[in-house]
Amino acid sequence: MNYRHSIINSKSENIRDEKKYCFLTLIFIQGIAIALLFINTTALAATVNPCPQGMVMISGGTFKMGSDNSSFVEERSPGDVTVTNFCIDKYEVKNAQFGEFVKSTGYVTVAERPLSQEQFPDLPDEQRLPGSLVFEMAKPGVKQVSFLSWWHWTTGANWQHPFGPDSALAQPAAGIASKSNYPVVHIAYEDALAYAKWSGKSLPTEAQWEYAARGGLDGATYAWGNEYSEHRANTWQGIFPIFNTKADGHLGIAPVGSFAPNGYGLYDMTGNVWEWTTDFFQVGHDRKSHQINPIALNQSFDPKKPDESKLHVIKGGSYLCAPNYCSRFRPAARESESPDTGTTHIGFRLVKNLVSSTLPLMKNNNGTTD
Ligand SMILES: [Ca+2]
Repeated sequence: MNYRHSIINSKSENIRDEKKYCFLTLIFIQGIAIALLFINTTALAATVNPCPQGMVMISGGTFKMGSDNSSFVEERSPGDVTVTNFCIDKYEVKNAQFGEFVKSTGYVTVAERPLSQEQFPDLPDEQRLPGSLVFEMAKPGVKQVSFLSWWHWTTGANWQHPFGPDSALAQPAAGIASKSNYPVVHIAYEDALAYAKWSGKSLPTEAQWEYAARGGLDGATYAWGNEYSEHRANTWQGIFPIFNTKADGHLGIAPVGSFAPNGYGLYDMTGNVWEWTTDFFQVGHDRKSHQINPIALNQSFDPKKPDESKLHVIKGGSYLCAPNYCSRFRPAARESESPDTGTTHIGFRLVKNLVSSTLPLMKNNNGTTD
């Protein structure tokens, strides 16, 4: 080997060593980068979705609440309303979940308690037995039915026996366990509050509920757009309450998540069962105009029920809502409900507030807050 060859070999070895060093350095840097990326991704995931399992993160925003295109005066829009970030249940609360609550706490729902003598002094004892309101379709061949005659006080009807213990349509014929994936019903307002407290969550405000139900389609008539569809939700097809064509595949309550979710990934915000909100019912939304996280905490007033002052807003409509009758399966739609009334079509879902410190309370007319 001559000198020149030796130099070349030496340089080649140096170049190989340098390349090897560079390659190892590159691998090391890449390893660090991947580790940092993983840490950042994990942190980002925690930041992006701070919601408990089964809940969806709703990024806050400003939207037009209510509707000016509706024939229902109580839906009239207050204009823009703002909600801040919150989590909301992906599904209506299910029998299985409510069963866990009852098993853990021994809670007895309003429908499972006898009616008190204080509240109902004129009722005979046999009518004080626990029960609830059950829907019954008109008998075959009936052409007309009187208003609200489809509701029947049914002794023994409650969340575990939605249609009463002796009904041929009784859902728990095979045991309530077989309906574990169905939304819990016959839930009074205080029942929903008790479950919420146990689970560390809250009932939604009407503004939160409606914002979530719209799924990002601000101003749309339905949760999926502006055209009604028989196949987008569990509603009533046909002439309520005389016949139901079952075009949506369900005569009664459907398992949660039986239809496509809305734009926020939430199921059954349209139909299936009505859902409780915290707000007291008033005709219209005037005092929510341009508010952030408004909550109507005044006494309620509904001219259809002038003797009641504790009516809460329920949202979303149910499997009993038909275009010919109430059409209240729209996000803007609302109905008042007595807090002690659970029926075969009222359930609930919960929220978890992420910025509770920014929740202003709406003032009463006298300037105080409830
Ligand atoms: Ca619903």
